[in-house]
Amino acid sequence: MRLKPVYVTDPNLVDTPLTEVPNQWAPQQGIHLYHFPLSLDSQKVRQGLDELGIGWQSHPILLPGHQQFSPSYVRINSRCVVPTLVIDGKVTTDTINILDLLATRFGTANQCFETSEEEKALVNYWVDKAAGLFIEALTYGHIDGVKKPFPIGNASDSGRSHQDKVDLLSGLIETYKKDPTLKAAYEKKRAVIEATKEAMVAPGQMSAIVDSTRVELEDLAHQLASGQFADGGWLASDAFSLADVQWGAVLYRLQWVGLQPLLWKDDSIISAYAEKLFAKASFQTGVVQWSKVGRKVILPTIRYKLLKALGLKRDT
Ligand SMILES: N[C@@H](CCC(=O)N[C@@H](CS)C(=O)NCC(=O)O)C(=O)O
Repeated sequence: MRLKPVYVTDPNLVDTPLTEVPNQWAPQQGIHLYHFPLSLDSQKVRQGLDELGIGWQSHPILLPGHQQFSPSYVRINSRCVVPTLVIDGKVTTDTINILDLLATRFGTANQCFETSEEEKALVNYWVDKAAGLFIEALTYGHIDGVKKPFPIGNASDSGRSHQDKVDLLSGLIETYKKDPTLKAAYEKKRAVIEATKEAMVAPGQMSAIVDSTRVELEDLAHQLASGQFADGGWLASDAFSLADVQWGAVLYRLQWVGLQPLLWKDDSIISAYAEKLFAKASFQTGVVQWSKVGRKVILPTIRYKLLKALGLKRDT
């Protein structure tokens, strides 16, 4: 299993690899996923869980309601992001870590996500390439001529939603100044959001991001057309692999936010690959069905924000 450094709940242990020590704030028994229905990384993990046939308990974290910053969640995932996997009190963060852990632990019994040593390197290469795309900018950033769908359209505002988070975190840093763990987590998160916002709003930045994404997709098309598995296999293996889990959610997102015409042709090999990925039962369960749930659950949050903006609702 590849373990990337992760930020754990003790600020003194920042960048320590995955903890094997149970986290006292997390549920101590069973398999739990903290996730948001529409989040890209949650989609990938839910598909992985479904593909592996693993039952799990759902803990929705409503990102539009900023629940990722609530102290009870931050004590489990100090990066203030979803998804988070908890197995018997042990916390794993970061999508790549989570999927690697699930595949290592449950893959053999379910004959799923098994790859030979040489295929593994290729799978990891394509996993990293999908995970390296700047999807947050492509989702929320303003791109000329692209009308973002509901509910993204609401938040696609050249950095205003990022600034709202920065302001909220500044308040939380003040509120929790006597709690070193929470304070460190909020400070680190504020710095990450400020840097992300800068990377999106600087002049010319969004078109550079679109251009570099197009280059990555050209590589993808090339691998699909002439890679070792072009003849009936998947992206990086004869069998469906974690690379396909990553790219399924990414292509679905790029299509959903209206970027497909800018990034790949309708009748291209990428469209054929996307169709094959979207047809998987695990994709329908982990991605498509949960997306429908997501659009419903965020309506009350949006209504609340609207009323607040109109001065018709006050925080109590
Ligand atoms: N590297 C992390 C990133 C997770 C991430 O960015 N999650 C997004 C949703 S897809 C999130 O929680 N955003 C909320 C925020 O940053 O406030 C992972 O792979 O799990």
